[in-house]
Amino acid sequence: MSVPSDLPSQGGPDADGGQQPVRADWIIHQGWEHYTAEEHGVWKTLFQRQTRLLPSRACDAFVQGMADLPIGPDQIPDFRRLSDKLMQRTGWQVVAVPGLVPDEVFFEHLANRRFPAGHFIRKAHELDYLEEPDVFHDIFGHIPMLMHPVIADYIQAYGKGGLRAHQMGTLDKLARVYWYTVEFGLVQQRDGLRIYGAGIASSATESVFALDDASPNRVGFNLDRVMRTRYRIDDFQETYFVISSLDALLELAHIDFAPVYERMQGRSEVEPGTLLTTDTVISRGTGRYHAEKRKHGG
Ligand code: HBI
Ligand code: FE
Repeated sequence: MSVPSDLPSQGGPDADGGQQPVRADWIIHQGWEHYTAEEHGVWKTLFQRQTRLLPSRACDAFVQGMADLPIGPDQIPDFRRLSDKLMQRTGWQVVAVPGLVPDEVFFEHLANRRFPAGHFIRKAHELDYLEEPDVFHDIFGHIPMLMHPVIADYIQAYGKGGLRAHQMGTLDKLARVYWYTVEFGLVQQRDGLRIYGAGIASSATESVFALDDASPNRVGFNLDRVMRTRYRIDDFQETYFVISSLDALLELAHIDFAPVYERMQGRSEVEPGTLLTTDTVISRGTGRYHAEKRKHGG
């Protein structure tokens, strides 16, 4: 598909002042020409901060993907140029959306190799905190990994699986797999643990916490285990799951999740910080960071 040229640049405000989609697929124009110097400046601050942190922390595929894309410090990237490059490499494209979109809309895009990216950028006074995925998280965090053929197939499979899971009522389980891989995954590289998850790669504080802090657990990835594990959306993760190589996701891209959901029926849920005797523990966390927060009622 190509992006139609008659797109609105924004949805219209509804009665609550929220955004109403103009189109069923929620796609809007990125409106690249309308970014202000200040918005490009926020991008630059974030870009430079992460670019200092990531060379020894992000996995090789992330660093290579970034190097091969038209992404730099000076400007918020133009989705049309990103899509040209991505399309050549893995058949993906980037489309602009106003922010979070409904699950089915999100999955429908992924199933068709379109990555919906927020077109807005966080404000200068909220560099480290935002509720909705913005252009920095979506582009800087996600797009480099979509240059890798295995990740490209894996995220499309998640979209297809998501559409099915939505119908079967098992979406909570599948969402955990996405969370602990695409968003917060670590990978064992020959020279040590590295980041491939976009939620970590786009966060200055979490890219240090996830790899270097003594607090979180780091556990070998296991599909059943991950599907039972709740996650935190408002703070650093208490447990990170480590895949042995990016190729490990290839298996998941071809898996039929229906029998997996079947055997998950009635299994207990696992809290974010809990270790199980069956876990392959890579490092046992002290739990200190989240314990301190709980003590202070945070
Ligand atoms: N919409 N734009 C956007 N980005 C997301 O990551 C996203 C979404 N809608 C739903 C969603 N994620 C998740 O809740 C699903 O992965 C379950
Ligand atoms: Fe994301």
